[in-house]
Amino acid sequence: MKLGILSDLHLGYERFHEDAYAQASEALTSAAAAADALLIPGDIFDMRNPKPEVLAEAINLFRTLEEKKWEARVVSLEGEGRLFTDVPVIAIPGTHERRAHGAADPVDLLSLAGFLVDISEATAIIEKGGERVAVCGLGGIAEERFREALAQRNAQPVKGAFNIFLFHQSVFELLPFSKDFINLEELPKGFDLYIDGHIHSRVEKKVHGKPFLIPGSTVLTQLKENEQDAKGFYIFDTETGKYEFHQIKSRRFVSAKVDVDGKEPKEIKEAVRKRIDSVLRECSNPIIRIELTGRMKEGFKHMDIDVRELAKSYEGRAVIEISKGSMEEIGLQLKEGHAKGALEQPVREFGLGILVERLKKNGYALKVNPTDLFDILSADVPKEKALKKAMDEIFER
Ligand SMILES: [Mn+2]
Repeated sequence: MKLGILSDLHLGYERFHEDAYAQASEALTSAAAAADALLIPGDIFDMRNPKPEVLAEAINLFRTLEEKKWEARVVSLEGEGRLFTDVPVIAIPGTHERRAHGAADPVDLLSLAGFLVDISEATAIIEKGGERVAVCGLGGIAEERFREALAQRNAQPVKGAFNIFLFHQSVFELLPFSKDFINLEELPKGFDLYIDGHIHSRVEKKVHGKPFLIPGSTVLTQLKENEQDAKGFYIFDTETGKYEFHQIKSRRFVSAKVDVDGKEPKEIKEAVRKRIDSVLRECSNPIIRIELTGRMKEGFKHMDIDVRELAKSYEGRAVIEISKGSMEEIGLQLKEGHAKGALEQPVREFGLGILVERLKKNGYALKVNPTDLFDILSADVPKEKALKKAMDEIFER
């Protein structure tokens, strides 16, 4: 059987809403055309309570899948939940969709409507011409509860079938930030293929001697350096054990550093423009993230560089994000400049300086840029909400 594996579609993702829809659509359609069954390890939606418009988008996408003449069929479901279709489109909710136990999440809705089979606490058997594939799923859950959920579930391979374990969690070997993250060797044994969602860049590894695949998201969400690879999906052949990554048309993302050492704001702007223009010659309407690094010429301050105006001048041609978080001046400001400096600076820049200083002192090495972190934490929302968003950015996506 040929299995199409795609993940983290993030329908409704606000920043790149159209990209999320268009790229999910291409991934689903192309994967369905090439595969006997589709497996989606979580985060079909970007939120647990999608607006009706976003639900409509999802229904439109999944209804098209239902129209294909699938030879393979889901013949049984063991565990919690019910079968409302035999169409072999199988999914679990991810961390973005997860709600309290018993509360309906948006993946439940798609399942109830008969568009897919939700296996967040179940094993589905797919059959095609005598071949059986068993997919054992475990929906996304808070990281600190995953080991307990695994033990409780006691996932077992099904005899006489090709066995897949499908989940949506952080893995310690890939994100060594928390002891809560599962180690690959702790995953249940005896499966022929392990599929994980949650991590937005593509990963191919081995677990218990068998392939472990993360297809990555179909849409860009974080603007991290490792998200520059093309987006797409896997086709896995259960007969040969071989798999191939298929690219989709996704908006190009370029992450680049521009050195500001000894430069004046005018020269820095020119250097940034030069870098952006060189990308624009290669592709249209990309997303470009520029990180300014080093120390500017004496006598100038980082706020003399108007990054907003610079970014705005590319409106309609590119999405530009310019980060000053790695400029030395921001870190040094507190040491050199005292209260007087604080009075001269806009509050935002001063606060950013303090945050970067503290993070450096504590050996901060996570991938969320300090500037981004500052923006999230200082957003105009209740404190708990801002903190939660920051934690989500760092650990969840
Ligand atoms: Mn995700």
